[in-house]
Amino acid sequence: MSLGAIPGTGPATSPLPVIKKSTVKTFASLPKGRTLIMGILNVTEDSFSDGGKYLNVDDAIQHGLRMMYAGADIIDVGGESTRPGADFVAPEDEQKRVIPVVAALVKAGAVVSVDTTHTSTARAALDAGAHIINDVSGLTHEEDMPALIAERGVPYVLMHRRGDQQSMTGLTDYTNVVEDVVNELKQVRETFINAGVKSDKIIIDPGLGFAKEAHHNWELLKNLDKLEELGHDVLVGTSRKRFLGSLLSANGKPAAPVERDHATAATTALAAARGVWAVRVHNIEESLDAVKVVGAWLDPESVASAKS
Ligand code: PMM
Repeated sequence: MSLGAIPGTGPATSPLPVIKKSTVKTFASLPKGRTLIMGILNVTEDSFSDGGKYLNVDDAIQHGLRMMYAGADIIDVGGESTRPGADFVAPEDEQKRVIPVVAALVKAGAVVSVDTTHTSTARAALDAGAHIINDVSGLTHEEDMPALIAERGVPYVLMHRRGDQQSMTGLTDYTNVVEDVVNELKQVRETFINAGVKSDKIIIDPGLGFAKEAHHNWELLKNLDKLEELGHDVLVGTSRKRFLGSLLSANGKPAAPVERDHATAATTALAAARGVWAVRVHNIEESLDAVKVVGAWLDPESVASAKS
């Protein structure tokens, strides 16, 4: 698809603004000094919050652009639902869903990460211009993923997960969730480092909701410093997750995913105050506002100098 054919980038397309000239971005061009916003783009049938909404390539590109214009720093494109019990998607089908979206968003000037557990999809996405690989497989990563990441030298999100989407809910037995998650992350990290991945390319993610019950997620959020001690950038994904829904229950009924955005923004503020590298969210505006508030709170001088 040519850039002119991307919704919102050609002449007189509305409601998206027209990009006259796009600048293809690099990972290095991401803003420094504040928590980044990673916008979620699930090109899937059955993700818990936005499953089925962006399965069509054009709809997916349009939503990615919308998030970019709303201020997302990174767009995270995924073609396989990772919610508990979700069906597996064959890598070929996953690539049909995500690669055209990745190529179009890169061309439109987005920094793109690809949420995949498949090495073949990661390779195809990098060939299409993706900047980051976001792999939720954790302890069960594919054997050849470390070699690919080492060869391409790209940033890699190493997320904690036990088992896969179908087995993880039965794998929540921890002695001490924070210590166990840190130790298991160290174990996977070693495999990547031994394969030649540079330490500064690894981004750590506690994997909230992946083989974790609600209290495990809260315990990990309270102890983000223990993850930071691993010496990598940290990414946190709370957005609209079930543990927020149960926290906001009314009359014993969990809040629906779209009713969890204010709580998500609250977790963004707390994570940004801790200085995490990025948050992965559905609602860009709310989390961006939260990050701005934290910036002003921690550094009032920055507000004064911006005004003058
Ligand atoms: N959560 C989901 C999918 N991918 N990737 C990372 N790095 N961290 C997460 O917490 C994470 C992820 C599940 O949420 P979704 O279905 O809304 O995408």
